[in-house]
Amino acid sequence: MITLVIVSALLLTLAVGKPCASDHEALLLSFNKQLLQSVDTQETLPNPSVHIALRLSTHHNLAKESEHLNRIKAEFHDDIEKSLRNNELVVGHLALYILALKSSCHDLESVHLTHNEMKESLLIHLKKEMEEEKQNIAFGHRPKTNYYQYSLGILALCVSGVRVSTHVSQKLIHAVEHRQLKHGESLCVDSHAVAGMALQCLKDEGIAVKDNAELDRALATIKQRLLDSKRADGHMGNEFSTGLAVQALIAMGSQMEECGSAMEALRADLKKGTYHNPMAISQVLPALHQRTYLHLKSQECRNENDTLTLDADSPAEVLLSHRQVSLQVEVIKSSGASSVFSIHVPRGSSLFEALNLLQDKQTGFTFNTEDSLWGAFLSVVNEEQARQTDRRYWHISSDGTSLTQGIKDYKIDLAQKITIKNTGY
Ligand code: B12
Ligand SMILES: *[C@@H]1O[C@H](CO)[C@@H](O)[C@H](O)[C@H]1NC(C)=O
Repeated sequence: MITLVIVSALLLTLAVGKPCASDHEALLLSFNKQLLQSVDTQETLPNPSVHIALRLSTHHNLAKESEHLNRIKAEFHDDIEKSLRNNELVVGHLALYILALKSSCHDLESVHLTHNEMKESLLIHLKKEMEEEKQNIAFGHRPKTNYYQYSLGILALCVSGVRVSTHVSQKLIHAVEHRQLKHGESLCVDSHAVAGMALQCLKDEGIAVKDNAELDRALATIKQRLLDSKRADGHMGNEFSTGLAVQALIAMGSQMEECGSAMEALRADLKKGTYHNPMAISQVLPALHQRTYLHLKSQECRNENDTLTLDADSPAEVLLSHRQVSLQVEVIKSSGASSVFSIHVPRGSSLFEALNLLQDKQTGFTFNTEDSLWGAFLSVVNEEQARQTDRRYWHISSDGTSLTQGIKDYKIDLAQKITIKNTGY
């Protein structure tokens, strides 16, 4: 008992004084291994966000990290060029690619994109796309992608020491002031976090903006909105935005009092096993190490602790229960027409598995998905596509509450009604 008191007192003293300090080394190490494990699968595209998180960690597996970078330089690079051929903007993916290369101290000038038979360095191409997005905002009042990606773009340029045009930064500052960083209906905590890091980088680097006082106001606004997003349980926004919010607060120079409870909430999530999706882990891990994307500016890649190994035991098979739960699926098309389908699915199925079973029953329900760094994005339902280009998407809720996870991650544990609604934003 006494030793316990002494130990906790000791841990407490260690934690105090450091901004947003974290202890729980063992927990952190196994979380780090979980992310390393995820790069071993060749099923999906290698994810640059995962690479950044591995590189910002304290412990490394340098062989696996360098192998992962090589796959990013081949497969992810090709995927970007493919998107360019389809005339898609690649702001977010390109920004993460640049940050991933930075995180491994790779020479950015040696990597080029080929597009329309032209060879261009990554940074030059990103600059051009940011100019295009700036025009989209000027004439269409929003970027073609979104402010999350627009912020990542500024962040990647700034962290790489490239001057960001004052017109480009001004558009983000303006969007913050006018509450335009949204996720669906509500203010987007994730986008505010990335915008905060991007603008903080401009400030730290002394990159000229139109009006310094305005930049400071935007930073203060972002910080306040992040703090205001704190729930009673410590999360900022939800489980999946808290990591980025904490990162942003650290980057903006917050002290322990401001993110201690959010850090606590993240640790509780780790113990509960909230995070499985590698993209989710990659957005939480840096915060737990008290590192932020701004640290990539001075990444040195020297004297790293190369002791991270994978545990031999393979992850346990998930056994589906024999118990069935009844599920209703309501589809509301853009016309407002609604149809309801019913099915029984094994308890613990993912929504994706459930929708597949429903589709196989051939009662008129069909669906399709598109790949993204978060996994399968529901894009087509009953032959109707909800397209980004039309600013529409299939919003998913359960008994009236918005899902906070995608169809492959969300598990059906209880009888419920899932509503899939074609929604404009
Ligand atoms: C912008 C955005 C959207 C936009 C995307 C279109 C646009 N305007 O560009 C819209 C509004 C459509 C959207 C929808 C949803 N989103 Co959203 N979205 C984001 C946000 C803020 C940025 C994503 C981005 O552009 N990344 C750029 C990177 C570089 O590339 P990317 O990941 O390949 O980008 C694509 C995917 O992220 C995809 N996408 C966006 N959201 C989601 C959600 C899921 C589950 C999947 C698989 C894909 C996906 O759209 C991006 C552009 O094509 C993130 C925040 C974050 N922390 O990542 C949340 C985020 C990814 N979304 C989230 C959620 C929950 C959803 C919804 C499930 C909400 C709902 N209840 O319906 C739906 C998806 C439903 C479906 N049809 O499958 C969560 C995911 C958490 C998780 N554990 O999976 C996040 C993390 C926000 C949060 N903290 O809750 N989203
Ligand atoms: C690397 O980290 C481990 C575990 O924290 C530690 O025991 C070891 O001393 C470190 N090695 C080096 C070379 O720093």
